[in-house]
Amino acid sequence: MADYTFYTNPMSRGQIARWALHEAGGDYEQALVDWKDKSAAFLAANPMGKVPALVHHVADGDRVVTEAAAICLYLAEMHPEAGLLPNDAEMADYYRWTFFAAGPVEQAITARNLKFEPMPEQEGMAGWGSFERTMKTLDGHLSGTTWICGERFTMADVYVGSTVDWGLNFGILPPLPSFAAYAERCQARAAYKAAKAIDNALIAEMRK
Ligand SMILES: N[C@@H](CCC(=O)N[C@@H](CS)C(=O)NCC(=O)O)C(=O)O
Repeated sequence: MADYTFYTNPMSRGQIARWALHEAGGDYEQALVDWKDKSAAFLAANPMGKVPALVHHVADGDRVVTEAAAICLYLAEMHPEAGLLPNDAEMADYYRWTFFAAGPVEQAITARNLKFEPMPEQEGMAGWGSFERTMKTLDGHLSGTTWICGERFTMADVYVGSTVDWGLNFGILPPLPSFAAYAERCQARAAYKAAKAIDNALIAEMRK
């Protein structure tokens, strides 16, 4: 049995977790989830019925991790030899921007996509404030750095990079030079290419 069972669908945030698995070198078996026919095993692992969901098979039982950002950070911890964990100096940026992407950026994108934006008097209670504030803040960081934590790629880049890459592809993120250049750096990673090749082949198969 592989170390991980990876519940995913190629057209989903599962792409983030697959890239993370390839960066970490995790030994996984994929279990494809059909939105209309979710298996009992999948729903037992994640009662939310959402992918990605990762089951880590260890000697004393199974551990379940859901939420793409948590899966990324968990894999970095389980595979320290892959060199994706932050050192002390990188730690603040690592957590800050991973959570910024999973919270404000994800919410800003979703809100814009679903066409609801907080009114100025509602911005104070909306975690992302406004789409513009969130984008300006992310642009500010990415304009002055190669990777999220500086000159070295870490697992934070898998999550933040996936968010930027996806947001640009779907035309929701503004095509700012800092976003486009960062997405290009991410796309050049061997693990990114290997993971996307698998998901793209599965998507092509589904469309036949
Ligand atoms: N907070 C979750 C969101 C996961 C999510 O919404 N996944 C979508 C696909 S991108 C899904 O599984 N949708 C199927 C459904 O809700 O039934 C994460 O970050 O992983």
